[in-house]
Amino acid sequence: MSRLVVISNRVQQLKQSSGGNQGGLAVALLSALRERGGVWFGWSGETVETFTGEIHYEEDGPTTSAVIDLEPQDIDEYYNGYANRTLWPLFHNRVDLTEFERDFEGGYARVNRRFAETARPLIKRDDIVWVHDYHLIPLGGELRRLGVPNCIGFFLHTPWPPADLLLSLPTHRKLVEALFNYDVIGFQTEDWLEHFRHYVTTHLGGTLGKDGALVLGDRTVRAIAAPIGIDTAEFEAAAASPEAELTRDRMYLSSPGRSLLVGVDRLDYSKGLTERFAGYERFLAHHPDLRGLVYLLQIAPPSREKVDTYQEIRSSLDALSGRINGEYAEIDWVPIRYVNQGYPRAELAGIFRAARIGLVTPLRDGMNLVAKEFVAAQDPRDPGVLILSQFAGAAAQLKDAVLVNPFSAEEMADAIVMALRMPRKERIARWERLIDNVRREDVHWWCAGFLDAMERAGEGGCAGAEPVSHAAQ
Ligand code: GDG
Repeated sequence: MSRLVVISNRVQQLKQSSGGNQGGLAVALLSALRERGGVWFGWSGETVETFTGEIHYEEDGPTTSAVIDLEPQDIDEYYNGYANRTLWPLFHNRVDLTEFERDFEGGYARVNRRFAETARPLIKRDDIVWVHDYHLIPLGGELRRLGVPNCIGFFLHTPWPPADLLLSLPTHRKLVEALFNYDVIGFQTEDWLEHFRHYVTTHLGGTLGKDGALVLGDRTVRAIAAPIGIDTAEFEAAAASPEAELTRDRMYLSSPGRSLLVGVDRLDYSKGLTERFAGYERFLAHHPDLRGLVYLLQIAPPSREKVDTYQEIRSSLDALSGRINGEYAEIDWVPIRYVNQGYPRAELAGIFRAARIGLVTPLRDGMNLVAKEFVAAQDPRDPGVLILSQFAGAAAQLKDAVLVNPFSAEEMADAIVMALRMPRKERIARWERLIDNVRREDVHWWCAGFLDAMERAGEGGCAGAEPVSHAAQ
């Protein structure tokens, strides 16, 4: 079995690996790294005045984490710039928020080069290299440039946009050509994969090869849909833990007899929080009889605070939640509890278990793990109802959720009423089908499936070291 080198923007600390606050992705990658041995490489999250390329190592048995510090200009142009002001909004259908700056692109290219140059000596001949997410699309090409002939895979955690939107990026060709330096490219859903295929065959002159492979010039990549899951067993156990029970009881006691509607999202415009609040407001306005019987808890830890659009979404949500509470609150009831901080995973699981409704209504989302965590946390004898956006990648698997169009306040309000009135028998029947999927297609299944696709690509011979360059096309 080949050793594994994982490369992502940020790296999970190895020493927290025996539990605590880790997300499913970290758990799965760390367990694959432990099984195969290997390195997880990325940015430390720290800055230095001038980039040195010095690697800070942490070891835990067969697994090493290797991180580098970046310069302030790198962070401005690469992380806060091209990654989060250009690609993130574009990939989430928000061309209106997308900033096209050449400096950002230069910084993005520079940091990808720096990643490649520093990671290169850590890669041994037979290693499998697995690159993650939109921050690092050009990394495969940079590694090829440095002579890395290994099998290199890439997984995109976000959606891939439709061709019409991608064409608005001035350097769309260069970005997509860079992906042809990988051997396997994974998307969360068939839809995102189809967008990619369509662009490649319609706008790039690529063709469909055998077994769904895509061919561009002398390069062939296997493009697959590989929906990510959660560590379901771990989350189910967290939901049954004493901390979760305590939190669940705290929720019941804080509002006896009222049904909890819960949302948990990073504070990000893609998560549809403004639209969610508007849908809930519509429900309050049209159903005065149900008003005092429910409350909404929205947990939204801030993220990417250096990016203006994130500051704007934060202030508009502050204003909206304040206005709704001002309009509808009673002396003994507040319709929205809006909290800008994170909670330990076991507490989150307890909150999910206490909830009658999980509101997961992003406007666009690669997958959305909260939807799966909500399902995993439910009490099988009295499960809550998942209201899920049709535009979350998770909707392709979680078909027994109540699926809604998050842009429609009316649909959202109707879905809340339907979920509140749903008989227990139907809640159980839906939940059993949901949990069946969440258990079967968990994060270990995802990780094994992607690595299997990489091993198979390796058997057929990987791409080799010659980079695909924009100029060469
Ligand atoms: C990207 C893609 C894709 C949130 N608040 C707290 C907390 N969280 C945890 C959740 C969940 C994770 O953060 C968020 O995952 P999502 O999938 O919902 O969203 P993104 O951060 O946007 O992730 C997404 C994902 O990558 C994986 O491929 O699904 O589409 O955008 O696990 O529970 N965790 C804790 N406290 C909080 O307050 N402990």
